[in-house]
Amino acid sequence: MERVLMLGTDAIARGAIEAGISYVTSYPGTPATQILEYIAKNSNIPCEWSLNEKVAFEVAYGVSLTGRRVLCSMKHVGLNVAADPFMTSSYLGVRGGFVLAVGDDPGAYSSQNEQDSRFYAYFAKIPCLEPYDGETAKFYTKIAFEISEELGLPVMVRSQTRLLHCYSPVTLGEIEKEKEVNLTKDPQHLIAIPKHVIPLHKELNAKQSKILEILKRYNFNEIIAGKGKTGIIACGLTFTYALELAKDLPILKITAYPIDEILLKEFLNGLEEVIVLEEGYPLIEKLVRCFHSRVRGKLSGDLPLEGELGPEPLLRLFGRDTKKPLEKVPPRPPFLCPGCPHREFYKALLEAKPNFVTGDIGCYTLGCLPPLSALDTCLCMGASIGKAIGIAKQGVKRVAAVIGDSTFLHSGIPALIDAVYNKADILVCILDNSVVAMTGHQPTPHFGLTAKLEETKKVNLSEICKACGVDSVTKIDPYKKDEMVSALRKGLENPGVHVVISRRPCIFVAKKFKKV
Ligand SMILES: Cc1ncc(C[n+]2csc(CCOP(=O)(O)OP(=O)(O)O)c2C)c(N)n1
Repeated sequence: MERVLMLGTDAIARGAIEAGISYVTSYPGTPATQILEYIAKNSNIPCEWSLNEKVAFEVAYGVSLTGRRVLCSMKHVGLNVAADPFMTSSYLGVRGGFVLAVGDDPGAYSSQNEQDSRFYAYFAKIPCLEPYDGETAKFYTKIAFEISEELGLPVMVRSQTRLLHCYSPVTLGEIEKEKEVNLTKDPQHLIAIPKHVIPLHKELNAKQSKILEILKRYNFNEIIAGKGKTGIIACGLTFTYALELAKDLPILKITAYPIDEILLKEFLNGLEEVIVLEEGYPLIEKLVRCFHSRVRGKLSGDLPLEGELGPEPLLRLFGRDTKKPLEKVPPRPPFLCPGCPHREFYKALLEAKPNFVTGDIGCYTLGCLPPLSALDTCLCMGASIGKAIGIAKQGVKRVAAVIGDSTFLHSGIPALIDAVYNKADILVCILDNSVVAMTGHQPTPHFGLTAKLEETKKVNLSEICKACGVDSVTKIDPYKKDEMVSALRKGLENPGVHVVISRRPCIFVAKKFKKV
């Protein structure tokens, strides 16, 4: 068996390839973006950049209904967008193995929050596997397909930036054969109407003991004997930290959820003190506190409740405070590139003098930084237009919403229709640079290339806006500053919903795609 160095994202992708998947769906988002990109580049498996995470989940669910295996990947906040189909998919169940690979981002290196996806798995009552290195990332992903088929449930593979963006050795295995298509009707199980929901929920609840039984079979969670009366409970990635910091102490390794309380009690028996290590929220620590009175972790104040578990709090917790301060890598926060078309747009917007500018998520969010300081708010993807409607409806004049092209297609369109339908007076600026620049220049649906870089039809942003019923749509190159300022002024001054599309490709597009 060949052993190679792989990124965590690539290890997850490889696990899915080895499991014989037939399709991959995703919407880009750090730290999970490269999972689909690896499969697109290194296999013949069809892949799609879906319009958003909800669509990605639904397409994947459709694939699973045909009895074939499917991988759906996204970043943690993407699961908020996909939460509606996700929560009911566990009731209906799946057919072909369905693995949902979610990349969490403790430390919010590239995200709008630090939410912990393990709660989503618990919420939907499905199993969640949490690898701790590249080897387990690959192996767990592959096994997750088996578990998914055995239970008839989607299985989540939760990992974090630190694992996904680090290299570690991975053993390559055989690639399984793709399954045959087998699509059959079964209304009681496939149609979530009130009449079916209670029996479906009953079935889901009955699967819970089987989940524990199956997870036990693979030893995802196990006690590693050690010396002393202090024990460590280490979840996922933190298992490697525990081995490095205190390998002589007894360790309970947790890499799958839900956890078996019998195993937990067995571990706690006879221990005077327990240390709980977990990236994210104190999910396991809360449970451990029900069974033991001396628990150290995030809730005791020994470890921070926010951010990633870095060396400093961990060394302090294990009494290894170094006198010498740890060498720090200089922070390199993102900024708008020199020559970025978004810069020119913002200069024009500032000249047009809006009263309030609602922002969205993408490279253009960086327009909030000095010297431009051109944005007043940023909440989540697709929120700019809704926020602008709310503000304008309270009588505030000259309100502008700024949204990227990918973000507009992801979740901006319903809010634009809302603005028209509810007679808002706002200016909507769509910053069209042809790609999802922030996450690595993935093509958007109006660029004309698929995730596999095959030619495809282009959707037309202006026509979409017109079809939504807006009062005017103007498309301008942001390098033509006077024209841009005048269009923005008109949009701010006139009643109704006005759209200005600032159109100039990202400076990296020509280099990456050899087409503009
Ligand atoms: C729900 C959700 N999904 C994915 C992301 C990751 N993400 C951040 S910005 C962005 C899109 C940016 O593309 P676009 O709107 O075209 O703006 P650009 O970066 O090209 O300026 C994505 C996908 C996110 N923050 N939230």
